[in-house]
Amino acid sequence: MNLPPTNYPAAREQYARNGIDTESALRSLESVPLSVHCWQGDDVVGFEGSGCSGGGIQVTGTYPGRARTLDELRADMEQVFRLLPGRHRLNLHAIYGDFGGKKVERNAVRSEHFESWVEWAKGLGLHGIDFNPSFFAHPLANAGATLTHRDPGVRQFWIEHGTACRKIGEELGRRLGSATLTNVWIPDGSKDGPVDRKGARLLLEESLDAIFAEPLDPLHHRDAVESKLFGIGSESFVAGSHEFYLGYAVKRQKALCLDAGHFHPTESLADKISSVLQFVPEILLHVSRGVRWDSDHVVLFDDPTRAVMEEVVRGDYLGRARIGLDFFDASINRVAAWVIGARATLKSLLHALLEPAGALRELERDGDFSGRLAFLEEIKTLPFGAVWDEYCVRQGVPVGWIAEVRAYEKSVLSRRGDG
Ligand code: RNT
Ligand code: ZN
Repeated sequence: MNLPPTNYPAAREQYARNGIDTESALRSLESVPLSVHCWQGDDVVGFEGSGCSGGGIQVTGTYPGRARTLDELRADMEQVFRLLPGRHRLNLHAIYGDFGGKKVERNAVRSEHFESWVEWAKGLGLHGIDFNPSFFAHPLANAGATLTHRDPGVRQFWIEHGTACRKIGEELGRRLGSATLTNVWIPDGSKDGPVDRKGARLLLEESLDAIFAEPLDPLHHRDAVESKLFGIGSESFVAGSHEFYLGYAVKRQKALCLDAGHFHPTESLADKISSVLQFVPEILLHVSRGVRWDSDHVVLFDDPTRAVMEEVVRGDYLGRARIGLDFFDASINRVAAWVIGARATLKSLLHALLEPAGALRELERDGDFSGRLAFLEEIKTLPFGAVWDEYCVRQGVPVGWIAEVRAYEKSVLSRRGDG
């Protein structure tokens, strides 16, 4: 598995004969950071001491080795970053603060709780940190409502959480010299159809406006909002639907988060990109893989993921599309899950960067759709693997990496016991 690649020069030539410059594709790939989610390592539990996830997030699997502490999670992520070619970002949720064993209410989270993450990210030379308020796994979220709760006191609590998280995001962005994207996702909805959908959505807009009231310097901080189709327990109604957030993001010029699992299974996420970027300043992609539903399976180098990256590249959107990972699998080695999904995302992006865009566009412009289809099929079997392997070698990461994760499992993960 771990053989050094020797066939890159031939691959480069073959691509060149098809009008594709592999060197320029590799340069572009190197400049794109992934926002690597911290929550694959501990099943979205966090460090508040409650020990439970939930509230619209479902993790399945009981594979041993879950990270139970900050140090364990960081050690696991360091192992992940060692196996990813390129320079990447950390994506944190508010529940992952360094609370020092103390109970810190969600509306009292402050940037000091994330100071040790800043130091850690700097030490690793990460590209930056992204952030998320956590509107789930909390007693005040149990009714299935947070920002849309009918009780103004509960609503206010969550508004304060959102506001506090934006300030944290801004500070993270300032400290790392790279704008933090803070993404708002709420689970609010209901199992059966409500009578007053309108009321919930009016409240959601009002709450979001309150959270976003203070303008923050875009150099340090940007806001994103994430829609969802349904969740477990919110099958009939989700306040923050796609239409709601698309409208909101256009109105307030926020970044729109598109999660691959948050649409009807036959909808194409890829097709949405050029539409929404016509009207919102930025998008955040939550790269994920839904199997039959929003199951957050590990991302693969598959057709839907490649199609998303193709759209990002074809539309020249790399400057306006942030690529975040959002999957969590507890049925396999969690570090392996992270690495598989992150590398599959990078491979999909590289594959898109290796497309002979000019020639394809020309065929399309000439109305030669037979030629376009034929060419698209032909380029699928170009020696892509040799280019990917070359990228890994140049970036100093192993081509075949599972042995390293197995060794880590043996020496670290398997000693953790259950829990
Ligand atoms: C949930 C959303 C959300 C979360 C993370 C933990 O359906 O996809 O993005 O997965 O924020
Ligand atoms: Zn998501």
